[in-house]
Amino acid sequence: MNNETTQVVKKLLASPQKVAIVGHKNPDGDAIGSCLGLSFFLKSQGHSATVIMPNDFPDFLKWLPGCDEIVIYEKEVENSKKIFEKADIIFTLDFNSLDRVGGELQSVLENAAAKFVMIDHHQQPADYAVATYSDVKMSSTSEMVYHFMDAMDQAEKLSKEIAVNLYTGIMTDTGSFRFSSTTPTTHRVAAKLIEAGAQSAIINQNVYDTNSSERMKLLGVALNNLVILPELHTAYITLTQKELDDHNFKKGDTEGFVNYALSVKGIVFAAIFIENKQESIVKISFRSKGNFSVNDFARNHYSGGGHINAAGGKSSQDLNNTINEFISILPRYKNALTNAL
Ligand SMILES: [Mn+2]
Repeated sequence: MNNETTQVVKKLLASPQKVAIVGHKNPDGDAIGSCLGLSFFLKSQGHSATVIMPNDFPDFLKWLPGCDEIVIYEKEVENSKKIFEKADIIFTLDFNSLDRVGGELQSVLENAAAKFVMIDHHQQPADYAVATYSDVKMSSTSEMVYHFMDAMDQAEKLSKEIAVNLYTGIMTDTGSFRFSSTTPTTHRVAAKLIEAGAQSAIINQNVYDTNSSERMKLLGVALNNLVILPELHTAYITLTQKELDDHNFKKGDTEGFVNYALSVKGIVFAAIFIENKQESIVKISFRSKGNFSVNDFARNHYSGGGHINAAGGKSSQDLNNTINEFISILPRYKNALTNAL
């Protein structure tokens, strides 16, 4: 965090403040871990802090210290609005633009009187905060919360609760320290978190060894639907609403499926297309290796975005037309796909 931002934040937090901390819609491990980690830190500094998420978060995170106190906007609209109204400061974590909270919560935030602080690692941050700590080279927002504490000269205040939350966020956002966003500093931060009480083996078990048999069978369906386009170094997976329904689909069940497509030898670009009849859209996740930017691809074609190697988007066409369109777009990227690595 640069000096100017640090000074602004130090001033903001010089006396006890009422803080609301908000993550993005469909919060993942990094959103939840970073928000909870920051809330424990701010509370230890004498502030009051409430974590509010736009909607519910996956079961595999429902053991994290402090997660029972998260306010889910969708379930507690009036209560959430009151918290935002009363807040002196609203921290927005792990997203780059207020539309990422979705729905009417966006206008609640836009109309809030509080000062905003952004901590985020997504590209092209919007300009709504009095202090913007944005760094697209960071592995995760959770890693940034550690650096934030360090900038506040409080890194030694790392409690076990903070450490477990931040470790979980870093671990999930780096694919267990596999993605290219993982730096020596990421590992140094992880080491500090382990020293402060984050038990890596237990966190791994809690997050990854919680599959239902239905999710495993849905993964079988997804792998069976895998299509490989070797000459375009691309692989994609489809899941229909019926296939989801047949396996008692719960939110988060398809998390990580797209990585199996990317794990095929020679593939640098992977996508998963998931039909969502309720919203009349197809939700899409993209992953890539090397310098093929799925952030650009998602922005250009699927009203989405994200990071260079991980992004999301959507299509309002039906699943078949979405796939046909995807296949028709791909040849334009043949050179980029061939030279990605
Ligand atoms: Mn993140």
